[in-house]
Amino acid sequence: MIPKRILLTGAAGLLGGVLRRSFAGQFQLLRLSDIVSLGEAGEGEEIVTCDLADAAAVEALCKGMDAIIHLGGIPYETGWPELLRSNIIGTINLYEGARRAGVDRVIFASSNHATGMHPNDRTLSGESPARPDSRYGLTKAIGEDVAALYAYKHGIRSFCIRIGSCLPKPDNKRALSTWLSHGDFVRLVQVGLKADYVHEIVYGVSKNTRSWWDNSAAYRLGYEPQDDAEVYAAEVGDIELKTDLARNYQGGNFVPDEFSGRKEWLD
Ligand code: NAI
Ligand code: 15L
Repeated sequence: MIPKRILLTGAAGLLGGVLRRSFAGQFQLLRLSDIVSLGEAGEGEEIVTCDLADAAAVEALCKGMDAIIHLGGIPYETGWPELLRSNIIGTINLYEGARRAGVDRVIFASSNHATGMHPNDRTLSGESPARPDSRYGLTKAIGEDVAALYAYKHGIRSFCIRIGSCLPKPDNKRALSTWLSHGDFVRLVQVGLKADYVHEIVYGVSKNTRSWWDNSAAYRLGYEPQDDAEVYAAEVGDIELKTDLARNYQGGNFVPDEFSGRKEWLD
């Protein structure tokens, strides 16, 4: 079934804006939701202000939707209470609302920081185990498991995208491996809206020459990335990766931040 009525959470954010612009006029209904202002609704759009931590409001938000693109949440490292509220409770509320509303599928914005403590000389796939580099990364790993519960137990197709660095263009050396162009982001979300899967975890990455990720599962489902960060290799610097941990592990600067572990355990 090709979804006609789509809910986009986190629609006021950076990536929400990319999808809002790209999806304008493409669906019977695009319901845009965020906790902050979304401006005026355009043609085919509906705007609903909603806090993801409010279960009743989220249940109402999901009603009548065929598919949900769940981008809403905190996209950086911060304290447990905020992350628990927006990312963990928010994602549970979203899936529970989807179940009650009979939604066919959810595309969940996970993050490469769910696996950021893996070294960057290792090629990971969606089947690689979580190794979060932060409280934030852990919320994404938990989100992937919430997605599995609702896929296998309740029949909601779940497409988890471990997004790399979704930027107009790569702006540092790490991003030569992790970059996801805006165009490829839209293409990957479109795969999530159409493809046949149950619970799939893929990486949100362009066809970068230096990618750390084997994304063959996404390719099998129809993803055809168009961009390669290598085109920008001569322009980017390495100034922001200041420690060995940041340089050698996939999560970059998230890895040394608050690090109090044993380096010899990080094989
Ligand atoms: P963003 O911060 O620009 O957008 C997130 C939106 O979620 C914001 O508009 C915010 O108001 C909303 N939000 C936060 N808490 C909320 C709550 N309790 N209820 C309702 N809305 C709430 O972030 P961005 O960059 O657009 O990221 C979107 C998603 O993709 C996030 O889940 C992020 O973790 C994930 N991601 C993004 C990456 C990137 O390169 N931009 C990389 C990896 C993952
Ligand atoms: C993320 O998960 C963040 O939301 C984004 O701001 C970047 O830090 C990105 O990962 C990245 O790893 O570059």
